[in-house]
Amino acid sequence: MKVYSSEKHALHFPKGELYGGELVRPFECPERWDYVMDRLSDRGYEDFSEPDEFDVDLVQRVHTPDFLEFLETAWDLWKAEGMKGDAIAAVMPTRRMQQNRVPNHIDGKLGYYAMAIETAITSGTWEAAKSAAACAISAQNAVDTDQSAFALCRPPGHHAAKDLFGGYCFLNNAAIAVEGFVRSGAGRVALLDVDFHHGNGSQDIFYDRDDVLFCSLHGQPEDAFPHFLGYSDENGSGNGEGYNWNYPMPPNTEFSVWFDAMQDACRKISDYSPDALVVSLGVDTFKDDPISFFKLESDDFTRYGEAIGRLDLPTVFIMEGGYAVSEIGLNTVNVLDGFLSAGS
Ligand code: Q9C
Ligand code: ZN
Repeated sequence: MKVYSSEKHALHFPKGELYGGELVRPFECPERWDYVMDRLSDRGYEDFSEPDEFDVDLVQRVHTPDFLEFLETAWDLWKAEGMKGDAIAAVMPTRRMQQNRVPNHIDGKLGYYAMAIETAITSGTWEAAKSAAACAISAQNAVDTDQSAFALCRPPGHHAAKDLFGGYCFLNNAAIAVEGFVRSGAGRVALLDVDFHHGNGSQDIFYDRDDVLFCSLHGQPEDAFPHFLGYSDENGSGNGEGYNWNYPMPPNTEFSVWFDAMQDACRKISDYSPDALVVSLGVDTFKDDPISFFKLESDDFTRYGEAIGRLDLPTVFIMEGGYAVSEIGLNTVNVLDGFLSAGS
């Protein structure tokens, strides 16, 4: 399996994440990338590549021009105001406020484009986000000839909507890969999101479309970030009705229950008969993840990787979450190995 990753990921590393009323060292940290790279090498993966150039056309199919301009210029605007730390949103357009006027001041812009405020923008954020999207695009391109590829994206992407960042995400790498398949002629693409958190950005981007089937397994919004999307009655709108499936699950959910939901999602994907599959691969479902509440063990990742392999589809894996413990490397590679052992 080809692996795309870029050293430029390390350009994004804010000094702090707002967590529990303190600025703590971000859970979404650069060594996550090293853990996964090291395990890939240990387990015999050897086909590593730097991604090709960032493909602006594809990214513009997912994100709005004003949002892309904001990401590109936010750090400079923040510095121009003489701010000392990293750029963090502090005021947001909530109920009964103006939601469609973009302020000039960077404080206003940050709130306008943020879906959560734990995520800071720093000097290298835009370069790193572009490198992650480039990995997703190159992996998608590789699947035109191979059966599968893995994009080790950092920062992750599934919380980013067409004009929103947050939840550690800036550009929606998985949605960009989906659009890559559509551009190269796919009539139907499935997007399976197994990250612990609901893929609110991905859901929102494809909500009214029937050419993209979105299935997400996640901590229920009553108890888990992002709290304001991901209920089971969100089924799509307009043409997209019936093409969005959420599987919210309660605290302490174990693998047997999670895997039943996953197999249900796999049946829906199989019935849909897509031309390609994109997997938002977060491994924060692991029992020791510091910010999540599912109970998967490392071997469980192999088992569900096999189930994805049995779908027997051209598949791009996109790295999403998974935090703070070196097992994120093991668990990620277990999914890929499971997939390869089941595949054709
Ligand atoms: N008390 C991804 O996994 N903070 N993003 C949660 C929990 C934000 C996760 C706070 C978590 C974002 C890609
Ligand atoms: Zn997550």
